[in-house]
Amino acid sequence: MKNKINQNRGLKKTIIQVAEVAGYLWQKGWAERNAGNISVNIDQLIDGELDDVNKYPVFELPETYPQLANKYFFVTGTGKRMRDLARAPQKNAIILKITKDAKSYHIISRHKLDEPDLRPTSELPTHLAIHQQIAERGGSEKVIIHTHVNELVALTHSPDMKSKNRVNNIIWGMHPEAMVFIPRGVGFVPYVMPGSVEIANLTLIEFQNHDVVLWEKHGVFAIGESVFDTFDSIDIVSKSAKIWFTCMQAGFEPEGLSESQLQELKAKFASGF
Ligand code: 2HA
Ligand code: ZN
Repeated sequence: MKNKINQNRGLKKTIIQVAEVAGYLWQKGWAERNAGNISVNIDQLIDGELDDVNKYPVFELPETYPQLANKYFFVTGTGKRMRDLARAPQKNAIILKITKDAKSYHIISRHKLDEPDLRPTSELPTHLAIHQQIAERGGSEKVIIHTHVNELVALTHSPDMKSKNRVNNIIWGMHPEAMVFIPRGVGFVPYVMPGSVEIANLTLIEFQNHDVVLWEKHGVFAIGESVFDTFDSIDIVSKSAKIWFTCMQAGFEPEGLSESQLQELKAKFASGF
């Protein structure tokens, strides 16, 4: 299987990009211990079958994902560290294939005797629910990143920041690029048990209107077409939160861009920088 992965240039390139971004998450201090997870819909990169799936173990899913039937995903492993993924992506992530009935998945990147403990991220329900929503609307996003951005987690601890309006005023107001690259603003999910189907369902609602969603007192989820685009969205949102905290720590509340400055940006860069 390792050979088949390495011979597929598109897949190999994607895995190298995931490893690069995993390194950034670690370097930024957003990925303590095994924090964070990444999934990529790699289905369009696989020509025909990667292997005979029946050779590989099958695991039940908590929900059924009909739009994802027979599709392939590259998913980081549960308990695995981003800093290790950066160095050895194939040892710290798996390729899975959803079964025909979309109720289970095969882990096809490893033989069952190879490393029996290598399983997908604990946030798999949220990742698959989002991939399913993207497939339903025919979206082109392939990548989902979850990470624990310090400033964004800190922001959601403030009793003043429980409203999406307030959070987005800060995100957009601190720097012109936020309005240009995150024009739909960020979504907000109140604290719910991580890894649950409940948090997956609440996150889905927010992804109807946003490409970046904050999880209260936990972290952030983002979707994008490429691994780098998805990372960049999180980085831009993080930058705004960082500027806000820098001003507050310096003893003043930042003025923020005015409503007319924001509207001007929105109009001018509606299709990007
Ligand atoms: O992968 O970040 O939310 C560990 C986590 C769970
Ligand atoms: Zn997390």
